Amino acid sequence: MSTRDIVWAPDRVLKTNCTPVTEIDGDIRQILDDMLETMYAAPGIGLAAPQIGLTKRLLVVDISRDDEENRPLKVINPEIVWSSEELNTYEEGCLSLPGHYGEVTRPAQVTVQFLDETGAEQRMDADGLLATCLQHEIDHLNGVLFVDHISALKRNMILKKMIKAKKQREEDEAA
Ligand code: GNR
Ligand code: NI
Repeated sequence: MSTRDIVWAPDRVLKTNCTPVTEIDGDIRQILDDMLETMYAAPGIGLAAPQIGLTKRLLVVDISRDDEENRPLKVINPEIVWSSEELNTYEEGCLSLPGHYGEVTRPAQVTVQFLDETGAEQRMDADGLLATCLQHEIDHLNGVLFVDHISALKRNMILKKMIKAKKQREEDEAA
């Protein structure tokens, strides 16, 4: 297992509609393990493959609290097969937009169908933070960031700050 570098916005890879996984092999399982390690190290409650530069329909989630056992979830080719009319608003963050937050309104409950790391089809009902997190991660697989759900004014302000932060990161890496 190893951690991978997290891609910061704006970046083309974060705007890409990712490709379904056709064969769940050792490479895919390695990527999922590395994504979990990267997510826990960050720390975050979810991570999608484009955030480590891979345009594959893979995501990981763990919404367990620090004082609980980890509950890692590895998700391949997810589809939202049902979403509630009831909506929920959460203050969202994103590891690709570090330090920035915004209120996003989404369906409060969703049913997600996906493949697990053995290739078995799974169906999961989610509400609360898990429902929000799964929708945030599935958005990533479609090239969508939480800032695409907020006002253009706030989005552009955040992206402008991210361009500066990325330049600083590059300078720091070169030093
Ligand atoms: O760590 C994360 N926290 C979070 C908080 C509210 C709504 C969504 C999230 S997901 C985010 C990690 C991340 O960027 N996943 O793509
Ligand atoms: Ni994110």
